[in-house]
Amino acid sequence: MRLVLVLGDQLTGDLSALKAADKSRDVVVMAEVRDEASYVRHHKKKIAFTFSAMRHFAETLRKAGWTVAYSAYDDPDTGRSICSELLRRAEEFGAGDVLSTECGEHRLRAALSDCPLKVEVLPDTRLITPPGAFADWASGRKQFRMEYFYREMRRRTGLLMEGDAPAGGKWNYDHDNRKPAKPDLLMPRPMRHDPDAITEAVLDLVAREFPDNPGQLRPFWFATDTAAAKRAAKKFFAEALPDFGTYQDAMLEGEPFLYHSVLSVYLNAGLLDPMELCRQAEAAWREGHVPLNAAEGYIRQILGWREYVRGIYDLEGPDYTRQNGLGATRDLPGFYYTGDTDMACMKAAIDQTMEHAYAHHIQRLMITGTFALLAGIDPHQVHEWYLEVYADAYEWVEAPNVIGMSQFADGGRLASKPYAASGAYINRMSDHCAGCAYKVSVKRGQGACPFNPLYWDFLDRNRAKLDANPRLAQMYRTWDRMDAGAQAETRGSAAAVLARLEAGERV
Ligand code: FAD
Ligand code: DLZ
Repeated sequence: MRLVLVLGDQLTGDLSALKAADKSRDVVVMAEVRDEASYVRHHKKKIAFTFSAMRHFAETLRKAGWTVAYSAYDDPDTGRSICSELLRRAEEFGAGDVLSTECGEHRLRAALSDCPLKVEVLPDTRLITPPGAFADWASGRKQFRMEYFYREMRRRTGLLMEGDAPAGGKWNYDHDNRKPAKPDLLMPRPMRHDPDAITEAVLDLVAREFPDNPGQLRPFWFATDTAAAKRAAKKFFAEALPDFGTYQDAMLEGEPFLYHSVLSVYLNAGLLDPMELCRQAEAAWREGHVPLNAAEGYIRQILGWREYVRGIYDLEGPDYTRQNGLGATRDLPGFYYTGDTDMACMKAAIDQTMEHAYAHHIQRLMITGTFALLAGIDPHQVHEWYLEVYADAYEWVEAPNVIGMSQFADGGRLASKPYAASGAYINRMSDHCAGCAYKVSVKRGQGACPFNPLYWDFLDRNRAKLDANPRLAQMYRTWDRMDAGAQAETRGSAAAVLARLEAGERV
């Protein structure tokens, strides 16, 4: 008999390790362990979701006839790490070999390869990209661009293809996807699931064991099994997908979810299948329920971005999270945990993150991400914050988004230019500025939106590293045309914001 390892983000019935195992002899090992629950200070909801989904999956496997050795976090016999649990179960069941599916994070891959047991690692077939295909695509390229990878994935899968051509004649409908949204009482909402007895027990455990971790534990409404996650997906496809593309980049005060799916938490844990979601989006378009820009926009996020960042993570290796191409060293401000800031956009993004363990892409990229970029925050600290606070955060998907896309810390391997923006962008895409203590129209000095002077100061400060970038040429020309007095005031204004950050004063 063998042990079959199933991790907290491998909760999929046809996981390669389960498919290769023999239900009548082998024993599934699942373990809630200290090392996984504390490699960063995870949001309370993230731990609760993971443990509850693991417990539900163990029940599903038992009902399907598997023997499951499940170790609960508060069981005194439970070991510290996945490896110590495998060793304990190997002794208990007299097993020598372990079947596993390749885990997502370099950290755990290394720990398992050091584990003194014979661990067979099978590819993770839940990914749409076949093993080795990303490395083949990337080989010989100095810079990677998602768009070209995505086109190859469209051809490979046939999704939204008409023969050899993209459906509708264009690969990408992003141009149609930049509209600001308006408040709407009928705006769709993600499905809320009442906690059952398993989840209630986990919520009590998390409250007891992780009282000082960030985030609010209750109310807890995530789905914790595949059937419920599929219901949430069905609601998204019916109600929100039609407007997903159009309002993808919008932000609204008091609307944390807009037309986003809020499915990444389920997808990344293995409760939903990425290819199945893409097929459902394509079917919704072919059946006339949603416009092409919505279906294409949604499919691009999963077939393009999600697969692309996984490829980058695997290729770049374990030191990726230590990259710091712009040499940023400032500490992450404390208000990233408290929301204690006068910037309305930052407060909205941080408060909802602490409440729901969720923020949508533009909030992560253009609000909390852009602020950290402009303020020169150490990218490793930024990376750890994102890994902690989002329920969907696993290093393989989080790190390329943070280190590469958001903080431009990988020297531009992933993104063609830094996602730097002034308050004008936030004002165009949201209604936050109207109620903000700062004035977005004031460029520097008293009352200026901090994003304004920080934006120019960021470009100025990093000129030696950025001004050869053709996509920034226009911005450097604008800065150079500013008279010396305005430049000095801008620098002074940015320095005052940065000094307040460093002194821990309210910004
Ligand atoms: P939707 O807007 O409904 O998008 C549909 C799906 O596309 C998502 O469910 C997700 O699976 C996928 N997707 C969209 N954008 C990306 C992307 N850039 N990379 C990978 N997948 C994508 N996503 C995570 O899953 N985990 C993370 O830890 C994470 N950290 C991020 C950090 C930063 C700084 C940024 C800019 C983005 C990050 N993302 C992360 C990507 C994206 O923001 C989230 O996937 C998305 O907000 C999840 O919400 P949703 O399910 O409502 O997504
Ligand atoms: C996120 C997480 C947490 C909080 N706890 C556990 C755990 O106790 N046991 C487990 O198997 N997995 C957990 N996970 C998910 C893992 O961290 C994830 O499987 C690895 O990071 C590999 O991607």
